[in-house]
Amino acid sequence: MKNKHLLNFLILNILIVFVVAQKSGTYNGPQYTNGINAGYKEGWSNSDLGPLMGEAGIRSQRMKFPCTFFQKYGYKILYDNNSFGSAKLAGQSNFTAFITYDHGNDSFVPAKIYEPIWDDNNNVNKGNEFAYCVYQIVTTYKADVKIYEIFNEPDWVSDWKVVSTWATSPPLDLPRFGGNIYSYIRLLRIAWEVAKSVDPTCFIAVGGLGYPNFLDAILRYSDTAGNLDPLSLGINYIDAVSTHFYPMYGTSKTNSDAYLTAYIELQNSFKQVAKRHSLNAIWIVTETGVATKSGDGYYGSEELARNYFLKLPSISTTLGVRQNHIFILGDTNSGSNAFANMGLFYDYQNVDKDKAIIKPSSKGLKTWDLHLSNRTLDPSSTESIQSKMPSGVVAYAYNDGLSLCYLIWANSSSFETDEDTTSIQISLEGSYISVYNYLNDIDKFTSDNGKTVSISVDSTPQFIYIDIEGPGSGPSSASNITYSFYLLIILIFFAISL
Ligand SMILES: *[C@@H]1O[C@H](CO)[C@@H](O)[C@H](O)[C@H]1NC(C)=O
Ligand SMILES: *[C@@H]1O[C@H](CO)[C@@H](O)[C@H](O)[C@H]1NC(C)=O
Ligand SMILES: *[C@@H]1O[C@H](CO)[C@@H](O)[C@H](O)[C@H]1NC(C)=O
Ligand SMILES: *[C@@H]1O[C@H](CO)[C@@H](O)[C@H](O)[C@H]1NC(C)=O
Ligand SMILES: *[C@@H]1O[C@H](CO)[C@@H](O)[C@H](O)[C@H]1NC(C)=O
Ligand SMILES: CC(=O)N[C@H]1CO[C@H](CO)[C@@H](O)[C@@H]1O
Repeated sequence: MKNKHLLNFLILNILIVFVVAQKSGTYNGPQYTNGINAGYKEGWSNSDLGPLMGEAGIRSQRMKFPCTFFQKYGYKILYDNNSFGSAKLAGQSNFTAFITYDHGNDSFVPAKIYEPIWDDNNNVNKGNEFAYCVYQIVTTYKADVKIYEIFNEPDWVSDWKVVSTWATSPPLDLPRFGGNIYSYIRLLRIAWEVAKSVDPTCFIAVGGLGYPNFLDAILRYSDTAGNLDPLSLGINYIDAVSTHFYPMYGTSKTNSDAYLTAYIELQNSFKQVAKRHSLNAIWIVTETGVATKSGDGYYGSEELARNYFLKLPSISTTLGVRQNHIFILGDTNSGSNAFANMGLFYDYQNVDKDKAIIKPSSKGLKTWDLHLSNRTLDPSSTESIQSKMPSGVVAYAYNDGLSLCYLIWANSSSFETDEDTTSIQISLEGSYISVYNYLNDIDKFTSDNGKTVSISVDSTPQFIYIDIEGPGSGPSSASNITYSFYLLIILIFFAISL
């Protein structure tokens, strides 16, 4: 009898934790997801782009949600127009949307944001256009969108020297945002109050930031100058941090491992700010890109882009970054700067809908998806394999409950480029191994002594299986998890009825 009460109490506790945790701060998406910024090309609607994204192994998307666009075409337009349908058919979920006000002008802050958010009947005040727009958006898209970013790059400045002053003074001149820190926090507060009232499980993210000092300012100021009441500070109105990272600005080096070191450094600076203020948030990156050819004074190459995106998921996961949204789906032939060459596809503006050509480098993303999207990074197996690697080799282990897939490469950081990086011989314990390259071509190696197999690794990560063929060669882990789950439920009910 006593045991029964204890058990009921435990189950009640589990239920309470579950329900409370659903309100905020629980992200039920995959451990890691590659997403995309689709970009706009005349003659191509979003619904035409799903197949291209699928070809590149893309599993989520950062969509632009401008209020004036919805006001003009109706809030359901992205369903009506099959933007979501086409994306979901290609395997995407857990969408992130960035809400901005004016379709053609990211720097437009609507006038009536300081009007009350709620009316006397506790309904959203229609007179506060931004509040009403957020209400309509979340009501319409809550089944698919879980993270809402508020505006894009509010901390963009033309002269980065001003950023250091934000450590102690409020950011007042924000040219890309068109307002100041107070009006930005006002937008966060409106979005938080309204969005959470409709979908308590959604997240409100600061719009793709570049500067940790700006996050610090959001956390320590409120929507009104001089109001430092702890309950009014910006920290109360966000539970996701979204950042942008273009590695060419983060380091002057030109190899993929130096790019990732720079990624880690920026994330860690943001994390320090969060920690200082005890901010509890999930982390995403909504723009990151690498040009596949040099231009405008910046180095770029197919190998650099390919290897950066093959290594990025492992590095991100160890940092707790759940989504990286790649910039961008297609090149822009008419553009001359590095951003014009960051496409996963060559410019498809003037080609037929079924004739867009994927870049060789982007095929690595599809191969990553094939081998690793259904597995999770396994810290203890990673530590174990890494400890057996010679110096200069990086190894991660991914588990699906049945087998491991290893992602292994030679660290390129002390070489000029990924292509220059010296190969290293490694030895793995097993009777045979299957090695898949970024194009998913398989190479099999059998042990001479029945115990170990030696192979060579270079700066391009390979997908390696020991003593099994590769993906799909074991029983499905999904059915096993479902099976265990039902078994657990049966056991619990059995225990209760005792
Ligand atoms: C997020 O991903 C998880 C795991 O793949 C899935 O179960 C869930 O339905 C997704 N949620 C949304 C809103 O897409
Ligand atoms: C965008 O809106 C802001 C604020 O109303 C205005 O100052 C700016 O000129 C607009 N920019 C463009 C390109 O229309
Ligand atoms: C991942 O697992 C799901 C569910 O079992 C399956 O439908 C999908 O094909 C798998 N994806 C890959 C890339 O193997
Ligand atoms: C690559 O080597 C550099 C220099 O030793 C190191 O700082 C970096 O963490 C290494 N990268 C990885 C992914 O281990
Ligand atoms: C589940 O996994 C176990 C090993 O952990 C295996 O023996 C069993 O066959 C699997 N069951 C199913 C249904 O896949
Ligand atoms: C508002 C909008 O995106 N409308 C588009 C919906 O889809 C049709 C057909 O692709 C386009 O012509 C519209 O421009």
